[in-house]
Amino acid sequence: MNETIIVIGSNGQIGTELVMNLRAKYGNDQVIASDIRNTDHPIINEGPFELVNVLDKDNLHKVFEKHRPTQVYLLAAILSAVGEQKPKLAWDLNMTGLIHILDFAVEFKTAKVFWPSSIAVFGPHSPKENTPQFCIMDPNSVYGFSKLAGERWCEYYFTKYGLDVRSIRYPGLIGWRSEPGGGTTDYAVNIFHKALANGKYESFLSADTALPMMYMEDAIRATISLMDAPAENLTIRSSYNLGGISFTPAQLSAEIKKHIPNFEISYSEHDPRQAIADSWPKSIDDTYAQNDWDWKQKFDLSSMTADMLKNLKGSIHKTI
Ligand code: VAH
Repeated sequence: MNETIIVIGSNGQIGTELVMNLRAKYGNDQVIASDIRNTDHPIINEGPFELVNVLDKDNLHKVFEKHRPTQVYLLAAILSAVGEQKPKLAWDLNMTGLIHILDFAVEFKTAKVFWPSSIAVFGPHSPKENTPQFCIMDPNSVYGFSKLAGERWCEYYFTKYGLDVRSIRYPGLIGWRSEPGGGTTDYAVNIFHKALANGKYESFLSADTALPMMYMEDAIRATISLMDAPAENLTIRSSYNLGGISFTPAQLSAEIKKHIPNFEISYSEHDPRQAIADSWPKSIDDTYAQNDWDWKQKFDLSSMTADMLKNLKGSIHKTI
């Protein structure tokens, strides 16, 4: 059966790459990119596009009615740093937007829904190292508790309505094709652009701030692997932990210096994103993803750094 896939929030860091990979897998015309504003990004303009505002219920209903999607990927969200500047908008967009999609997916019998959660669902009292799938979760960022609440809604719609909604707790994501979206882990993308542009970067997180991160290639492959997995194999209907690579700004800087010996990093003080990062785990246990859908990561810090720099040097998508 032909798939009709809508990616909502396609102009974002994950959305851009997901649209590219889904179109390669299913065909350009089978994957409708959508976002609240138009874009001239070449990846998005290679196939169909719809203007979608997840808070505009009528507009969203019309898009579902027109396309009757077999799969929906809801990526539109306000991330951790911007969420602290606009807390009520972040809660509304992240929550009301999700519930609109879940309701329309039930109404139009969408076969599968993907919704991204984040390691931001963990908080100061969650275990910091190899954070397990199940543990104390007391997120203190609006983004974090909107994602935690969203996980509960996803499991509720699976249990109550049989909606096949699947989710991953992404670490910080690093890619070269798209800009980061206003999060606490954005430093790990910006550093590469600045290292190439002027050989130095001022990190807004301190040198020893270890966070779980992942190369975008691995994150997209994980997403598609989860969506392709047989439903009967999935034991988690809130959101799957995904581990990635745990590193600090100092460790990332040392890796970049292997390619750009004169690169220099400095550290700003008192950035509000430091408190958010300090509330998150340093590393994540993703045993459930390994067991349920055979997850195996490919990139480590060294291979990610080499691939980022190689592609950014030759990239036509210079975005920062
Ligand atoms: C953020 N990039 O920084 C997102 C992500 C784990 C972090 O959810 O808000």
